[in-house]
Amino acid sequence: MKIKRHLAFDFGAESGRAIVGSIEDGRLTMEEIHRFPTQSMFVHHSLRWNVYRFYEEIIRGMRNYVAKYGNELESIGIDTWGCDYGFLAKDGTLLEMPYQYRDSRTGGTSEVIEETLGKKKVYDITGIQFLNINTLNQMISVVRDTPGRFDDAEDMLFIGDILHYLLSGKKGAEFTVASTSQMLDAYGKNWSDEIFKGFGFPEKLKTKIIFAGDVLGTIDPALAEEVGLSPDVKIVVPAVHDTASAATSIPAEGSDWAYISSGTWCMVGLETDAPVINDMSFQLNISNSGGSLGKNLFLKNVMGLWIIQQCKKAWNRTMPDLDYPEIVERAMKAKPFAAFIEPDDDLFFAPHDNIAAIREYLEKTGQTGVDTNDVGTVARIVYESLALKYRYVVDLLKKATGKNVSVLHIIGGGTKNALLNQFSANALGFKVITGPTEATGTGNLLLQAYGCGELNSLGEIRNIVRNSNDFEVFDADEGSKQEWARAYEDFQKICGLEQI
Ligand code: LFR
Repeated sequence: MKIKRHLAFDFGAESGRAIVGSIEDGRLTMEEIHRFPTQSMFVHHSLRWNVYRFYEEIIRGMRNYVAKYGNELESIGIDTWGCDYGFLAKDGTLLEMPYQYRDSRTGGTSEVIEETLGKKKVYDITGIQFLNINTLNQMISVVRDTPGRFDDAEDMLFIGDILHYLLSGKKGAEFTVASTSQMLDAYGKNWSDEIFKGFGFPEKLKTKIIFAGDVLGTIDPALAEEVGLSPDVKIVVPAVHDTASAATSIPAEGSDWAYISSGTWCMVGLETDAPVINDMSFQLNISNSGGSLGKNLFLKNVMGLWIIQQCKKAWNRTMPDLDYPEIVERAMKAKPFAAFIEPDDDLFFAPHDNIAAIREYLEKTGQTGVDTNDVGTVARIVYESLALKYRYVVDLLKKATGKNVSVLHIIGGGTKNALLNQFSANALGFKVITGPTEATGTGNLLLQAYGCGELNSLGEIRNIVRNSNDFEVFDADEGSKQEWARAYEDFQKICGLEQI
């Protein structure tokens, strides 16, 4: 039988990869054929994404595919981070380099939300947590500071949608990524008129919403010819929001589980069948991020591995050879619970020097006598604090839904850190199951296979995930149970997080 191959492009904030996948004998085989840095860049004091460079990397990935497998390919699909978008002119020209969500233009936009429709109203419509990175905040800054940008704009597409458009000439805003905008009606799964009218966004920017598994079209014939692919390669949209593609590949069974999609951001969540929008979820600022195949991702962003990535950047200035295994090794040997940080403090959002930011945080919370020059000490503080924040968020999710949780699935690149996995189990006091590591690529490929009719349901997708991966289990360490329980209380007190 002919093997049906799919090609996934998974773009992260730091790096991207092209992965070939095919389902054979009930298992997904995956092979990475291209890896490249993504990373935003400063242009005239603003932080931007060079989307055409991403396009170039996609072309390179397609050429690598052809060199290895020839011109036959079932489909291509792309996923990226959420929130960021670009405007297209009527003729499809990208009007400016899209902003990166950490750009400072969103300063003061949270106040505008409160003064305009009010936060409660916006939450009741969208069910999305308030974060300055949201598209809503970015769009408010356009209305406030650069309204002329709307003049020639005909469509608003998210980064992954722009890349799909470059491949196929077809425009659509995929639902999971569009949900991160905080501009959709959570129940209607479409753009909210109230949000558009309320904030003065032009109606013409309501690009048609499409869904994971939809066949957008086929590859542009001229592009197919240029890279040597057959012109009937389909462009099948996965969950364009990486977090939603990753969640598709959670190997869970039963219902009492929570998950973390662990990477630059750590998304801590529960999967539900419908949005959970109530006073409690509003107060606790929990998102109802769109999931694939009808699911709802009830989750919160935790600043995640970004913090340690930024520490590494600072350390590498004087210790260029210091790598992650060494950082983890040193953390393992450091003293437990020397201090705590709140990972989501503003200090850590876009720090110039993250070690200085940690020092400042310890100072402002009165935590003295900590050797912040020691790599192991700082790394351990970060890892322990992350694990404790996971516990805190899982407790919030339980409180808002009344759901019981007795297993945590951690998926994504962050699962490679066994120390953090163990800390997470200890902090939560129950079992952590890790894998798949390439969760986003896995979800992307299997949603393409679904779109091509090879699979029929989320259940079938998850069966394939379970058959195709090895998973690791981390049990909570009984010996240090009391210490972790005490640390959780101290963490909440010091970090100003209300007791749950
Ligand atoms: C993770 C992620 C998060 C989103 C953040 C910014 O990569 O997609 O889900 O909140 O990036 O877009």
